[in-house]
Amino acid sequence: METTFVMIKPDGVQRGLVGNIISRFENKGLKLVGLRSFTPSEELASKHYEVHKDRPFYPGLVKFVTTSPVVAMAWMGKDAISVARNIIGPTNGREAPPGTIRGDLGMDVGYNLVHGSDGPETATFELGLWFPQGINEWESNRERWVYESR
Ligand code: DAT
Ligand code: MG
Repeated sequence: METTFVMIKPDGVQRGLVGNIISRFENKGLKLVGLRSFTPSEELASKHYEVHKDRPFYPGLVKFVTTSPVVAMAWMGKDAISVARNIIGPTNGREAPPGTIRGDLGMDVGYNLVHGSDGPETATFELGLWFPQGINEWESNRERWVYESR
């Protein structure tokens, strides 16, 4: 089982899409093991997007995620990192295919509603950053109908 970090960005919260977005991960069969809603500090946002610090969009990106509440989540499941990235879709909403969050709900590169960890190292780093108190693992009775166990 893998755990990934997913964040609904300020545009998703302001547009009232929190329920729509969360339900996509939940309906897929991923397990919610962490959930926090708050307005991130500049320090937190800067660390989160540190890999992009030399990109021209970095200052605007940090400002964007610190202006309004976000919903930070941890989702667990088999291959949760790639499963979540596929649910989210490509960065630019205008190019993202229908069926993905960005393809269904977004029209922009920067205002693209959701963040998802892009690999195991990133997931570990981001989960530690956003959930310093750790995640809340629990036993899901649904899972025996989600995964065939042999
Ligand atoms: P993703 O969120 O799909 O993993 P990324 O890691 O390349 O995309 O970039 C992180 C975020 O930075 C992205 O969600 C939105 C913003 N961003 C990326 N490229 C951008 C661009 N060309 N102009 C404005 N914002 C951009
Ligand atoms: Mg990324």
